[in-house]
Amino acid sequence: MTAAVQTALRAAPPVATEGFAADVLAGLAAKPKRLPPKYFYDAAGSTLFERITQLPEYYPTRCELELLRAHAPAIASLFPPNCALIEFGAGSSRKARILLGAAATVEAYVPVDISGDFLQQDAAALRRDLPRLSVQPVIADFTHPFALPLALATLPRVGFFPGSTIGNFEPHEAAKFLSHAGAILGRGAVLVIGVDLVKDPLILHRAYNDAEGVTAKFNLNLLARINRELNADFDLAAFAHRAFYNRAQNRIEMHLASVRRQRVRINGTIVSFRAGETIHTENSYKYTLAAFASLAQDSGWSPLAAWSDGQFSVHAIRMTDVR
Ligand code: AVJ
Repeated sequence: MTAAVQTALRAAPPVATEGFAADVLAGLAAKPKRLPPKYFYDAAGSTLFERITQLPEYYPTRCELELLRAHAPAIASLFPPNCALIEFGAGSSRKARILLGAAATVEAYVPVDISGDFLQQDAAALRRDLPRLSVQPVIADFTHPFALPLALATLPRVGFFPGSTIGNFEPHEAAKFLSHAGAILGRGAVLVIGVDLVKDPLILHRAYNDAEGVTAKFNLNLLARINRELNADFDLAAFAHRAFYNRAQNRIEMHLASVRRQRVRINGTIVSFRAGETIHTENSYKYTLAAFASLAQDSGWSPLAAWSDGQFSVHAIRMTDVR
């Protein structure tokens, strides 16, 4: 690979404040009020999420890292020779490095993320550590169509979507995302995806209601971010973190509940809250192994293998029906 293709491909500009403002105002005008979870991850939110992954109650990251370490050779054995590994929403290459360590023939690594600065830093470190690997970050919102670097056109592709980020989507959106990923990766491509499992509601409840209150801070940071970036005046002490398992829908829901009747000003727009009214900030869907396999099948993918420790799962699926 030449140096030219190692510069980031700017497929789309980073999230514009305008998009953020429009999404926030639309979400707070909706009934019930809601905000998109993708906005959790500004610098402060990313630091808080990193702390969440280290909490004793938050099992998903630890479980997934252990599954990837334990099964890296088996996972890598599904990779075609000289492939490109494309990671959707790569915060850092920490998990990809486990696969790269077991798959010596990966020719290129393409982390796709909306946050350009972090992507470039991480790419530089990875190039130092694995000088034979072509690292080609793409700055894009992976939920929208994006272009892959031209230099990859001829390489077989493997997708990687760890972290159970798929759980943030409604099941019909998750199916749409899988079809879209299939269209980007192409027929025959393999996708390795981390999916959190349905389990004892008490374990789930604790994972999103940690004793130290880091998840509460993470949730409230969304309001702090709106204050910082959209000239708003949310009183953070007047909203409370609520997270609970919705058994009927197999999902953790996170909300911010207004502790009293109040008005908030955002970019000059007034938003009113009743006492106890909530803003729905996140869904985190949980799947059984079978439920995820059938979601994949409904989106044109054939299950190849799944690894699980009973808490979390890593699936390998192959694109057999590009739509
Ligand atoms: C990054 C979406 C997988 O749903 O568990 C962690 C985000 N929210 N604690 C999750 C999150 C609250 C996380 N995902």
